[in-house]
Amino acid sequence: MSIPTLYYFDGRARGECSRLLYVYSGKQFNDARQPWPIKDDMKTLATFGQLPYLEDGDVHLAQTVAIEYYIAEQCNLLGSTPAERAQVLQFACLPADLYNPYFLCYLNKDEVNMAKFRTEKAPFVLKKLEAAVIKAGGEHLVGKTITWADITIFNVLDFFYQQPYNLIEVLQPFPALIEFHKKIGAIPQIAEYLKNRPKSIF
Ligand SMILES: N[C@@H](CCC(=O)N[C@@H](CS)C(=O)NCC(=O)O)C(=O)O
Repeated sequence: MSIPTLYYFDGRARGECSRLLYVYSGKQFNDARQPWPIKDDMKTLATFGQLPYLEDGDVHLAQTVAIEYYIAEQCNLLGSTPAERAQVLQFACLPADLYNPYFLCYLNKDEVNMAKFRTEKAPFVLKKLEAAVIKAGGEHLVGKTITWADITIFNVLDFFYQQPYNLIEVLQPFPALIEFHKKIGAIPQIAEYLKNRPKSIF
């Protein structure tokens, strides 16, 4: 059986949830971190010329959520009924709603819209997310066992701890989210990975 290779930049952003899915499941993978800007040969190789991009034997995949879906299915983290799987996917699509506006402001050094992100967009989404975590009982967002939903939401909460512009402060009014982040981050294989993962600026 081949060992999959995940191509992404030397950062967390759109690559980190896939890494965490592999880490949680104990499945080996090559973490092929690429220099920024993307090299021509990588642009040619990747299905749509962007990263993340996954190669697993004959399977070649682009698009963050598609890659995560593929890994989650292989690692039995998708949910067990059609409704659960759709709910899991619903949570998996959420991070981009935060990453896209944040990184747009971050890359363009757009202080005005970054302030709006901190005071309007992020709190609005986090309030909804906190309600979802509380409704689910604080443990697993979908079903009775850990799924891709828990890992992707852990990862987007972790983004608030890692990124500049004092995003940690934005998270403070949401104790159930802080607790949820702590619980998933304390799973031994995840905790070990977080302790040793390469430091990166995004
Ligand atoms: N819709 C794609 C977007 C991928 C994307 O925007 N990737 C960026 C890095 S986060 C990239 O490869 N940028 C380099 C480029 O476009 O040349 C996904 O979700 O994977």
